[in-house]
Amino acid sequence: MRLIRLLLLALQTLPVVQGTSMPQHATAMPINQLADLAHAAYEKSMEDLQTRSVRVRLGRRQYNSCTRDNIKVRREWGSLTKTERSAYISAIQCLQAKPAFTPESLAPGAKTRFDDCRDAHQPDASRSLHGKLPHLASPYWGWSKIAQTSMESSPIFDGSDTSMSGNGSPIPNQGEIFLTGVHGSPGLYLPPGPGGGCVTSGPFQNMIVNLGPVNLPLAGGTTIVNNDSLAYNPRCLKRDLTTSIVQEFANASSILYLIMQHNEINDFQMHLQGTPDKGDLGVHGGGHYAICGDPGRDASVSPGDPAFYLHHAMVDQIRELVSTLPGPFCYVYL
Ligand SMILES: *[C@@H]1O[C@H](CO)[C@@H](O)[C@H](O)[C@H]1NC(C)=O
Ligand SMILES: *[C@@H]1O[C@H](CO)[C@@H](O)[C@H](O)[C@H]1NC(C)=O
Ligand SMILES: [Cu+2]
Repeated sequence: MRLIRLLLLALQTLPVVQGTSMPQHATAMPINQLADLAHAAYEKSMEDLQTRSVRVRLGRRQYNSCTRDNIKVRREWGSLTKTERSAYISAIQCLQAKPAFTPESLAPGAKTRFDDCRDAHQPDASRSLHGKLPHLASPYWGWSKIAQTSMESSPIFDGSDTSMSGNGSPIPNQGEIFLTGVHGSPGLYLPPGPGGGCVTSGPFQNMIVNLGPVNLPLAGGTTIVNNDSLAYNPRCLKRDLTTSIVQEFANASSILYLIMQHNEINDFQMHLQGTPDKGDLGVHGGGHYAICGDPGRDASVSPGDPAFYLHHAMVDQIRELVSTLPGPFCYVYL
Protein backbone atom coordinates (compact mmCIF):
# COMPACT_ATOMS: atom_id res chain seq x y z
CA MET A 1 0.00 0.00 0.00
CA ARG A 2 1.21 3.45 -0.79
CA LEU A 3 -1.17 5.11 1.58
CA ILE A 4 1.47 7.18 3.34
CA ARG A 5 2.47 8.87 0.11
CA LEU A 6 -1.14 9.59 -0.68
CA LEU A 7 -1.77 11.03 2.75
CA LEU A 8 1.20 13.31 2.32
CA LEU A 9 -0.17 14.40 -1.02
CA ALA A 10 -3.57 15.09 0.46
CA LEU A 11 -2.02 17.04 3.31
CA GLN A 12 0.01 19.10 0.87
CA THR A 13 -3.22 20.28 -0.67
CA LEU A 14 -4.55 21.53 2.66
CA PRO A 15 -2.61 24.81 2.98
CA VAL A 16 -3.72 25.73 -0.52
CA VAL A 17 -7.35 25.20 0.34
CA GLN A 18 -6.96 26.99 3.65
CA GLY A 19 -5.33 29.92 1.91
CA THR A 20 -8.49 30.56 -0.10
CA SER A 21 -11.66 32.13 1.22
CA MET A 22 -12.98 28.72 2.18
CA PRO A 23 -13.61 28.61 5.93
CA GLN A 24 -11.10 26.40 7.68
CA HIS A 25 -13.69 24.16 9.33
CA ALA A 26 -15.06 23.22 5.91
CA THR A 27 -11.80 21.50 5.05
CA ALA A 28 -11.91 19.47 8.21
CA MET A 29 -15.35 18.05 7.43
CA PRO A 30 -14.96 14.34 6.66
CA ILE A 31 -16.79 14.70 3.35
CA ASN A 32 -14.28 17.35 2.23
CA GLN A 33 -11.31 15.35 3.49
CA LEU A 34 -12.58 12.40 1.49
CA ALA A 35 -12.93 14.57 -1.60
CA ASP A 36 -9.35 15.87 -1.08
CA LEU A 37 -8.06 12.33 -0.79
CA ALA A 38 -9.86 11.20 -3.95
CA HIS A 39 -8.62 14.24 -5.80
CA ALA A 40 -5.04 13.63 -4.69
CA ALA A 41 -5.30 10.02 -5.91
CA TYR A 42 -6.61 11.17 -9.27
CA GLU A 43 -3.86 13.77 -9.66
CA LYS A 44 -1.24 11.25 -8.65
CA SER A 45 -2.43 8.68 -11.21
CA MET A 46 -2.57 11.24 -13.98
CA GLU A 47 0.87 12.55 -13.07
CA ASP A 48 2.32 9.02 -13.11
CA LEU A 49 0.76 8.41 -16.51
CA GLN A 50 2.25 11.58 -17.93
CA THR A 51 5.69 10.10 -18.18
CA ARG A 52 5.18 6.34 -18.27
CA SER A 53 2.65 3.56 -18.44
CA VAL A 54 1.55 2.02 -15.14
CA ARG A 55 1.38 -1.74 -14.73
CA VAL A 56 -1.66 -2.89 -12.75
CA ARG A 57 -2.63 -6.35 -11.71
CA LEU A 58 -5.64 -7.74 -13.54
CA GLY A 59 -5.66 -11.17 -11.94
CA ARG A 60 -3.40 -14.10 -11.18
CA ARG A 61 -0.29 -13.49 -13.30
CA GLN A 62 -2.29 -11.16 -15.53
CA TYR A 63 -1.37 -7.54 -15.85
CA ASN A 64 -2.69 -4.54 -17.68
CA SER A 65 -0.75 -1.55 -18.81
CA CYS A 66 -2.50 1.76 -18.18
CA THR A 67 -1.54 4.72 -20.31
CA ARG A 68 -2.98 8.17 -20.86
CA ASP A 69 -4.74 6.77 -23.94
CA ASN A 70 -6.55 3.86 -22.33
CA ILE A 71 -7.32 5.39 -18.93
CA LYS A 72 -11.04 5.65 -18.19
CA VAL A 73 -12.61 8.00 -15.69
CA ARG A 74 -15.34 6.72 -13.42
CA ARG A 75 -17.60 9.49 -12.16
CA GLU A 76 -20.13 9.84 -9.40
CA TRP A 77 -23.63 9.28 -10.81
CA GLY A 78 -24.80 12.74 -9.77
CA SER A 79 -22.03 14.42 -11.74
CA LEU A 80 -22.95 12.71 -15.01
CA THR A 81 -25.06 14.63 -17.49
CA LYS A 82 -28.57 13.31 -18.06
CA THR A 83 -27.48 12.10 -21.50
CA GLU A 84 -24.63 10.11 -19.94
CA ARG A 85 -26.99 8.63 -17.34
CA SER A 86 -29.40 7.59 -20.09
CA ALA A 87 -26.58 5.99 -22.07
CA TYR A 88 -25.57 3.90 -19.06
CA ILE A 89 -29.20 2.87 -18.43
CA SER A 90 -29.57 1.87 -22.10
CA ALA A 91 -26.41 -0.26 -21.87
CA ILE A 92 -27.85 -2.18 -18.92
CA GLN A 93 -31.23 -2.53 -20.66
CA CYS A 94 -29.43 -3.81 -23.75
CA LEU A 95 -27.84 -6.60 -21.67
CA GLN A 96 -31.29 -7.39 -20.27
CA ALA A 97 -32.77 -7.67 -23.76
CA LYS A 98 -30.15 -10.06 -25.17
CA PRO A 99 -30.21 -13.83 -24.59
CA ALA A 100 -27.77 -15.30 -22.08
CA PHE A 101 -24.44 -16.81 -23.08
CA THR A 102 -24.70 -19.27 -20.19
CA PRO A 103 -26.16 -22.57 -21.50
CA GLU A 104 -29.58 -23.44 -20.11
CA SER A 105 -28.26 -26.83 -19.00
CA LEU A 106 -25.79 -25.04 -16.73
CA ALA A 107 -28.07 -22.31 -15.33
CA PRO A 108 -31.77 -22.66 -16.25
CA GLY A 109 -32.48 -19.30 -14.58
CA ALA A 110 -29.95 -17.30 -16.59
CA LYS A 111 -32.12 -15.91 -19.37
CA THR A 112 -30.32 -12.72 -20.35
CA ARG A 113 -26.82 -11.38 -20.72
CA PHE A 114 -27.46 -9.33 -17.60
CA ASP A 115 -28.13 -12.62 -15.76
CA ASP A 116 -24.73 -13.80 -17.01
CA CYS A 117 -23.29 -11.16 -14.65
CA ARG A 118 -24.74 -12.90 -11.60
CA ASP A 119 -21.26 -13.94 -10.57
CA ALA A 120 -20.29 -10.29 -10.37
CA HIS A 121 -20.27 -10.57 -6.61
CA GLN A 122 -16.69 -11.75 -6.70
CA PRO A 123 -13.81 -9.81 -5.17
CA ASP A 124 -13.72 -7.53 -8.20
CA ALA A 125 -17.24 -6.72 -9.29
CA SER A 126 -16.24 -4.54 -12.21
CA ARG A 127 -14.80 -7.59 -13.96
CA SER A 128 -18.13 -9.12 -14.90
CA LEU A 129 -19.73 -6.00 -16.31
CA HIS A 130 -16.44 -5.04 -17.92
CA GLY A 131 -16.43 -8.36 -19.76
CA LYS A 132 -19.84 -7.56 -21.28
CA LEU A 133 -19.35 -3.84 -21.84
CA PRO A 134 -15.59 -3.33 -22.22
CA HIS A 135 -15.85 0.33 -23.23
CA LEU A 136 -17.97 1.30 -20.28
CA ALA A 137 -16.49 2.88 -17.17
CA SER A 138 -19.35 2.19 -14.78
CA PRO A 139 -20.15 5.28 -12.72
CA TYR A 140 -20.17 4.98 -8.94
CA TRP A 141 -22.51 5.74 -6.08
CA GLY A 142 -20.92 8.20 -3.65
CA TRP A 143 -22.45 6.76 -0.48
CA SER A 144 -21.49 9.68 1.68
CA LYS A 145 -23.43 12.11 -0.53
CA ILE A 146 -26.61 10.15 0.03
CA ALA A 147 -25.79 9.85 3.69
CA GLN A 148 -26.32 13.63 3.85
CA THR A 149 -29.76 13.59 2.20
CA SER A 150 -31.87 10.54 1.49
CA MET A 151 -31.84 7.62 -0.90
CA GLU A 152 -35.16 8.62 -2.49
CA SER A 153 -34.03 12.17 -3.22
CA SER A 154 -30.71 11.18 -4.78
CA PRO A 155 -30.34 11.18 -8.57
CA ILE A 156 -29.62 7.43 -8.43
CA PHE A 157 -32.84 6.42 -6.69
CA ASP A 158 -35.28 9.29 -7.29
CA GLY A 159 -37.34 7.20 -9.71
CA SER A 160 -36.87 9.60 -12.63
CA ASP A 161 -36.14 8.46 -16.19
CA THR A 162 -32.44 9.12 -15.61
CA SER A 163 -32.24 7.20 -12.32
CA MET A 164 -31.63 3.53 -11.60
CA SER A 165 -35.35 3.46 -10.62
CA GLY A 166 -36.77 4.36 -7.25
CA ASN A 167 -38.06 2.61 -4.17
CA GLY A 168 -40.38 -0.38 -4.02
CA SER A 169 -44.06 0.25 -3.35
CA PRO A 170 -44.70 0.85 0.35
CA ILE A 171 -45.59 -2.08 2.57
CA PRO A 172 -46.87 -0.77 5.92
CA ASN A 173 -45.75 -2.09 9.29
CA GLN A 174 -42.85 -4.17 8.07
CA GLY A 175 -40.87 -5.79 10.86
CA GLU A 176 -37.11 -5.67 11.28
CA ILE A 177 -34.73 -7.65 9.11
CA PHE A 178 -32.58 -10.21 10.85
CA LEU A 179 -29.17 -11.11 9.46
CA THR A 180 -28.13 -14.47 10.83
CA GLY A 181 -24.84 -14.45 12.70
CA VAL A 182 -22.03 -16.77 11.69
CA HIS A 183 -20.29 -19.28 13.98
CA GLY A 184 -22.98 -19.03 16.63
CA SER A 185 -22.71 -15.25 16.99
CA PRO A 186 -25.88 -13.29 17.73
CA GLY A 187 -26.62 -11.77 14.31
CA LEU A 188 -27.87 -8.28 13.56
CA TYR A 189 -31.25 -6.54 13.29
CA LEU A 190 -31.76 -3.88 10.64
CA PRO A 191 -34.65 -1.43 10.44
CA PRO A 192 -37.07 -1.82 7.51
CA GLY A 193 -37.37 1.03 5.01
CA PRO A 194 -40.45 2.79 3.63
CA GLY A 195 -40.69 0.53 0.54
CA GLY A 196 -40.42 -3.24 0.33
CA GLY A 197 -42.64 -4.02 -2.67
CA CYS A 198 -42.06 -4.01 -6.43
CA VAL A 199 -40.23 -1.04 -7.96
CA THR A 200 -42.83 1.17 -9.63
CA SER A 201 -40.88 4.03 -11.19
CA GLY A 202 -38.02 4.72 -13.56
CA PRO A 203 -36.31 2.67 -16.26
CA PHE A 204 -36.30 -0.67 -14.41
CA GLN A 205 -39.91 -0.72 -13.18
CA ASN A 206 -40.86 -3.55 -15.53
CA MET A 207 -37.70 -5.56 -15.32
CA ILE A 208 -37.90 -9.24 -14.47
CA VAL A 209 -35.52 -10.73 -11.91
CA ASN A 210 -34.83 -14.31 -13.03
CA LEU A 211 -32.36 -15.77 -10.53
CA GLY A 212 -32.69 -16.35 -6.80
CA PRO A 213 -33.67 -16.02 -4.05
CA VAL A 214 -30.82 -17.98 -2.50
CA ASN A 215 -30.57 -16.61 1.01
CA LEU A 216 -32.97 -13.73 1.36
CA PRO A 217 -33.67 -12.15 4.77
CA LEU A 218 -37.21 -10.75 4.86
CA ALA A 219 -38.78 -7.95 6.85
CA GLY A 220 -40.29 -9.65 9.90
CA GLY A 221 -37.19 -11.65 10.70
CA THR A 222 -37.50 -14.77 8.55
CA THR A 223 -35.15 -15.83 5.74
CA ILE A 224 -35.92 -17.62 2.48
CA VAL A 225 -33.27 -20.26 1.79
CA ASN A 226 -33.11 -22.03 -1.52
CA ASN A 227 -30.23 -24.31 -2.38
CA ASP A 228 -30.74 -24.17 -6.14
CA SER A 229 -29.11 -20.84 -6.88
CA LEU A 230 -29.41 -21.25 -10.65
CA ALA A 231 -33.14 -21.99 -10.87
CA TYR A 232 -35.53 -19.89 -12.96
CA ASN A 233 -37.82 -17.86 -10.75
CA PRO A 234 -39.17 -14.81 -12.63
CA ARG A 235 -40.47 -11.98 -10.40
CA CYS A 236 -40.46 -8.21 -10.04
CA LEU A 237 -37.52 -6.16 -8.78
CA LYS A 238 -38.15 -5.21 -5.14
CA ARG A 239 -36.46 -2.51 -3.11
CA ASP A 240 -36.64 -1.13 0.38
CA LEU A 241 -34.40 1.94 0.31
CA THR A 242 -33.20 2.56 3.87
CA THR A 243 -31.34 5.84 4.26
CA SER A 244 -30.54 5.24 7.94
CA ILE A 245 -28.42 2.19 7.00
CA VAL A 246 -26.20 4.08 4.56
CA GLN A 247 -25.99 6.97 7.04
CA GLU A 248 -24.90 4.73 9.85
CA PHE A 249 -22.45 2.47 8.03
CA ALA A 250 -21.21 4.27 4.91
CA ASN A 251 -20.92 7.92 5.94
CA ALA A 252 -17.87 10.03 5.12
CA SER A 253 -16.31 9.45 8.56
CA SER A 254 -16.58 5.70 8.31
CA ILE A 255 -15.09 5.69 4.80
CA LEU A 256 -12.23 7.96 5.90
CA TYR A 257 -11.61 5.91 9.01
CA LEU A 258 -11.50 2.75 6.90
CA ILE A 259 -8.97 4.24 4.49
CA MET A 260 -6.77 6.04 7.00
CA GLN A 261 -6.70 3.73 10.00
CA HIS A 262 -6.24 0.31 8.45
CA ASN A 263 -2.74 -0.11 7.13
CA GLU A 264 -2.69 -3.87 7.14
CA ILE A 265 -4.51 -5.43 4.18
CA ASN A 266 -6.37 -8.10 6.11
CA ASP A 267 -7.55 -5.61 8.70
CA PHE A 268 -8.62 -3.25 5.91
CA GLN A 269 -10.55 -6.00 4.12
CA MET A 270 -12.32 -7.06 7.33
CA HIS A 271 -13.46 -3.53 8.03
CA LEU A 272 -14.48 -2.92 4.43
CA GLN A 273 -16.61 -6.06 4.40
CA GLY A 274 -17.92 -5.52 7.89
CA THR A 275 -18.37 -7.94 10.72
CA PRO A 276 -22.15 -8.35 11.06
CA ASP A 277 -21.71 -10.59 14.09
CA LYS A 278 -20.17 -7.57 15.84
CA GLY A 279 -23.01 -5.35 14.70
CA ASP A 280 -20.95 -3.77 11.93
CA LEU A 281 -21.96 -4.01 8.28
CA GLY A 282 -18.90 -2.15 7.06
CA VAL A 283 -19.20 0.42 4.29
CA HIS A 284 -19.67 -2.41 1.79
CA GLY A 285 -22.59 -3.95 3.66
CA GLY A 286 -23.91 -0.46 4.40
CA GLY A 287 -24.48 0.18 0.69
CA HIS A 288 -25.95 -3.26 0.01
CA TYR A 289 -28.43 -3.25 2.86
CA ALA A 290 -29.45 0.34 2.15
CA ILE A 291 -30.72 -0.79 -1.29
CA CYS A 292 -32.34 -3.83 0.31
CA GLY A 293 -35.23 -5.75 -1.22
CA ASP A 294 -35.04 -8.70 -3.60
CA PRO A 295 -32.46 -9.47 -4.93
CA GLY A 296 -30.57 -6.54 -3.30
CA ARG A 297 -30.61 -8.03 0.20
CA ASP A 298 -29.60 -11.49 -1.02
CA ALA A 299 -25.79 -11.46 -1.17
CA SER A 300 -25.15 -14.05 -3.86
CA VAL A 301 -27.77 -12.77 -6.31
CA SER A 302 -27.56 -9.06 -5.46
CA PRO A 303 -25.98 -8.28 -8.89
CA GLY A 304 -29.52 -8.84 -10.19
CA ASP A 305 -30.41 -5.31 -9.03
CA PRO A 306 -29.00 -2.91 -11.64
CA ALA A 307 -27.93 -0.47 -8.89
CA PHE A 308 -25.48 -3.12 -7.66
CA TYR A 309 -22.81 -2.02 -10.15
CA LEU A 310 -22.84 1.59 -8.98
CA HIS A 311 -22.46 0.39 -5.42
CA HIS A 312 -19.57 -1.89 -6.30
CA ALA A 313 -17.83 0.76 -8.38
CA MET A 314 -17.63 2.69 -5.08
CA VAL A 315 -16.15 -0.37 -3.36
CA ASP A 316 -13.57 -0.47 -6.18
CA GLN A 317 -12.80 3.20 -5.67
CA ILE A 318 -12.04 2.67 -1.99
CA ARG A 319 -9.66 -0.19 -2.78
CA GLU A 320 -7.97 1.88 -5.43
CA LEU A 321 -7.73 4.94 -3.20
CA VAL A 322 -5.69 2.87 -0.82
CA SER A 323 -3.26 1.61 -3.46
CA THR A 324 -3.26 4.92 -5.42
CA LEU A 325 -2.92 2.92 -8.64
CA PRO A 326 -5.47 3.01 -11.44
CA GLY A 327 -7.89 0.08 -11.23
CA PRO A 328 -7.28 -3.24 -13.04
CA PHE A 329 -9.13 -1.95 -16.09
CA CYS A 330 -7.27 1.35 -15.97
CA TYR A 331 -9.93 3.27 -14.09
CA VAL A 332 -9.38 6.52 -12.24
CA TYR A 333 -12.11 8.28 -10.24
CA LEU A 334 -13.37 11.82 -10.27
C1 LIG B 1 -29.91 -26.94 1.71
O1 LIG B 1 -28.58 -27.42 1.96
C2 LIG B 1 -28.28 -27.57 3.34
C3 LIG B 1 -26.82 -27.94 3.45
O2 LIG B 1 -26.44 -28.88 2.48
C4 LIG B 1 -29.21 -28.61 3.97
O3 LIG B 1 -28.93 -28.73 5.33
C5 LIG B 1 -30.65 -28.12 3.78
O4 LIG B 1 -31.55 -29.09 4.26
C6 LIG B 1 -30.97 -27.86 2.30
N1 LIG B 1 -32.27 -27.23 2.20
C7 LIG B 1 -33.16 -27.58 1.26
C8 LIG B 1 -34.45 -26.81 1.28
O5 LIG B 1 -32.96 -28.45 0.43
C1 LIG C 1 -20.81 7.21 10.78
O1 LIG C 1 -20.30 5.89 10.75
C2 LIG C 1 -19.78 5.40 11.98
C3 LIG C 1 -19.23 4.01 11.70
O2 LIG C 1 -20.16 3.16 11.11
C4 LIG C 1 -20.86 5.41 13.03
O3 LIG C 1 -20.32 4.95 14.27
C5 LIG C 1 -21.41 6.80 13.19
O4 LIG C 1 -22.49 6.80 14.11
C6 LIG C 1 -21.91 7.33 11.85
N1 LIG C 1 -22.33 8.70 11.93
C7 LIG C 1 -23.60 9.06 11.77
C8 LIG C 1 -23.83 10.54 11.85
O5 LIG C 1 -24.49 8.27 11.58
CU1 LIG D 1 -21.01 -6.54 -2.43
